[in-house]
Amino acid sequence: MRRGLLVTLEGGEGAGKSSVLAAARATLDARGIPYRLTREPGGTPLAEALRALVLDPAQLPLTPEAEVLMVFAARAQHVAELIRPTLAAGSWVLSDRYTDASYAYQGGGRGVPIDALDWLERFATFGVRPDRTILLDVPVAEGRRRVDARGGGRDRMEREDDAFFDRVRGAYLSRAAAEPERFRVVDATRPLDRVIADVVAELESLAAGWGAA
Ligand code: Z5A
Repeated sequence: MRRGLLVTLEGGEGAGKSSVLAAARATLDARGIPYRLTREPGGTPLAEALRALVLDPAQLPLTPEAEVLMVFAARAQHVAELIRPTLAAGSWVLSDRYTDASYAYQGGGRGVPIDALDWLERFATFGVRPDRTILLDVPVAEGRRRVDARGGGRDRMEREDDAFFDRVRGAYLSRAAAEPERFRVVDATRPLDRVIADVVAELESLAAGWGAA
């Protein structure tokens, strides 16, 4: 059976990931592509419980070491229980964040060494890497403005300062520059309909290639 594709959506806060997911789903539905929509941290009961702990402001302080192990523990369960079986069954997985987020937030943001992240990635994911990663890029100030305008309070990660989120953005852009064949960087400062159009076009192109395989 033809393996499904793993497509991941990444970006800083307020970049518009949640906003484009509905359009992404509609594109895959229209193409008749089987898929699972999921998110990280999360996607399984254990991983969702870990997500709640990682994002809970009451967990302050959480050491960078504990935080990185929690996100990778969630990922190990997510890959084993959902991602790998879904891909093997011939369905796509569309994930709101995946391993690149750990390199950006725990690596760039918290300063966890890259060799530790590399080891954790190999250990936790069984080598399952994204076929395509769409990075919605927006300057930190604009992303924060959008999230504040949306309201609803800030979780534990969202309480970090602008310097932290600048490092996160820098780490994402460095990874995208290092792997241009996997990443598509979308300028998310533009109006939402233009951002959505780029994401839909990327999925259409992937779907066309997959259909021909
Ligand atoms: N995390 C981690 O540390 N390590 C890991 O390994 C993983 C994750 C996997 C949960 O992520 C947190 O976990 C995250 C990283 C950490 N923490 N942070 N910060 P999440 O994805 O669940 O949470 P988020 O990134 O904070 O989501 P968000 O702030 O909601 O961002 P978004 O989904 O990209 O944005 P949105 O909800 O679609 O849009 C926000 C608002 O902006 C909304 O009102 C929109 O209408 C508006 N918007 C969106 N796009 C536009 C455009 N183009 N123009 C104007 N307005 C727009």
